[in-house]
Amino acid sequence: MLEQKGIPYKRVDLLPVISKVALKAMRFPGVTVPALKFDGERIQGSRHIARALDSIRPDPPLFPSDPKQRAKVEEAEAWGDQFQHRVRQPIWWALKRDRSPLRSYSEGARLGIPIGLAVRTAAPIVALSARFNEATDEHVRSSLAALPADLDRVDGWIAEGVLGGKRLNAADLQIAPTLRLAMTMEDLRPHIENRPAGELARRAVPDFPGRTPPVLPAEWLGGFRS
Ligand SMILES: N[C@@H](CCC(=O)N[C@@H](CS)C(=O)NCC(=O)O)C(=O)O
Repeated sequence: MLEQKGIPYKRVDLLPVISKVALKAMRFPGVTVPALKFDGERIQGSRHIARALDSIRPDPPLFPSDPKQRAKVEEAEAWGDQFQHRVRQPIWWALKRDRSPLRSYSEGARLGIPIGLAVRTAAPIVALSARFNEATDEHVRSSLAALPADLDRVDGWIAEGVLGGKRLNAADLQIAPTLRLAMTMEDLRPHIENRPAGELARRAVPDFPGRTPPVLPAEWLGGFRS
């Protein structure tokens, strides 16, 4: 969003779990990222950030000016906020079993400590993140079962022009990173990359670190076959 607005910024990455404490120490009201300091103001949450940036620098806008179109983009944006959970769960589930892909996810991260050290000491962070994100077998199974319909929904919004327009809007920028994260799982990438949702993900986030080799039980991916 900042890049689209042409606003220069400095990015800081926080380790999961520790981020909650760090954000409190930085006097943010909540415990989630993204969180932004702008001119001394603290703006937290992707939806708040989109609206704040549109008022700070209206051009180019992150929302359409037509109220009906805007309502559709806001609906997709709000849905995207829930959708991310479906993808975070399988990722944490996989990392809980095998932490070796972690290094690939940390490529380019600005954590303030050496990546190798962060990865070597990540076991409790992975365990807690899996717990906070409720990455149980049951939840991962039902997230994966819902994913084909989620992708159809995104493709439908693209066909309708709600997503994937000439200029990326707040909903594109909310949903695409989640799709891109899903595409880091070798189990999921082939089901996403060649459809409109996958093209949107690559367009919005050309570079996205991380790769998880196949790990999900084949029967959990059965929904993609039909
Ligand atoms: N799109 C959401 C993302 C918020 C969110 O759930 N952030 C996660 C990371 S993607 C978080 O900070 N979780 C706390 C943690 O992992 O400790 C927003 O409204 O900002």
